[in-house]
Amino acid sequence: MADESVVESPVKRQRDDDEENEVSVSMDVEGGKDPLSNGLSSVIPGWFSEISSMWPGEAHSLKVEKILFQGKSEYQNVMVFQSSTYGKVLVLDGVIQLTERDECAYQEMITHLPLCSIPNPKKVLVIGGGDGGVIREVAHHSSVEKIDICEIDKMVVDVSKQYFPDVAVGYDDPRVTLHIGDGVAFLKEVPEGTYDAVIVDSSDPIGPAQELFEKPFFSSVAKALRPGGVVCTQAESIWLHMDIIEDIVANCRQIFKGSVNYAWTTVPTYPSGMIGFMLCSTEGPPVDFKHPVNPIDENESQKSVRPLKFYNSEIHTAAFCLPSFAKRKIGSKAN
Ligand code: SPD
Repeated sequence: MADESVVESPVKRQRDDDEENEVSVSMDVEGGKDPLSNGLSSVIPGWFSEISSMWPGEAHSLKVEKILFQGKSEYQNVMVFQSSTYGKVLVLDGVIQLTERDECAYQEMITHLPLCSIPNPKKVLVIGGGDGGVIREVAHHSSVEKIDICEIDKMVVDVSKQYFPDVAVGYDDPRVTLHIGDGVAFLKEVPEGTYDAVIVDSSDPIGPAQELFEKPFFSSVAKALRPGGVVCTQAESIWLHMDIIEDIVANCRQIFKGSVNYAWTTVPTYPSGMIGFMLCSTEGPPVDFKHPVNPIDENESQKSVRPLKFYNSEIHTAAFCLPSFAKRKIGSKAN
């Protein structure tokens, strides 16, 4: 009798270069409950479909050339595949985290929106971001002296170093210290006022990242920041997650006594094609996020870092313009 917890997929798996044969991939599915937990579609063979209860009734799909890695860490399913049109793709628990082609639109914006909004950032903490893309971007800022990154899942770091060297290059910067562990616990130990900026590069609020969207976490972030310090956190899509965004804005208004703003960027391979960021500052020297005071001078920025592909000062200011429906919901609660 067939084992129903094993799903056969006709997608090709990477094999030794000289092996030409197509193989089907067997995916062990715990309890047979969720045959699409890694997104390999049994509906369109050879395609990855991003199916999740976080965006019911829709699923963006990418054609798969080769599966390069599939593993299960202590925290989540990790997969890397070669797509036909977006380069290599990193997937955690069936959700796309980055593709080689459009990662710049996310990593550059989540990093430079906060760091270009304050003069001379020196100490920066990244929570999550294990792929290394955000620390790669922080390294553009020559004023930065210390970059701490706290990522819960070592498999994400290792897999990124192996399959995404142009992203994980961030780890090569001597200012970087990697802490493998829980970001919530890490922040509790941080002395008050340590950082100029905290960047929270999390996955969606289902699974290991859930606590990173909750009020106690924002309180710990505020405590870790100096007066007038800034946080930028992944804040989901105005098309899909307005309730989550409204909660984040309400929590942040209570905790951060400086500015609270929502900004956004386009990322074609994220659900609804866009993603937002919550930018807040603590009480102290005022921060006007919409008008960057610390532009990146490409001549000054670290020579070893690749040139910016997406961010510039004009797109920085534009990122805070919201469509009317979003402005009505969150515009009045942010400032
Ligand atoms: N819906 C996916 C959101 C993923 C945000 N984090 C991406 C990590 C890239 N460094």
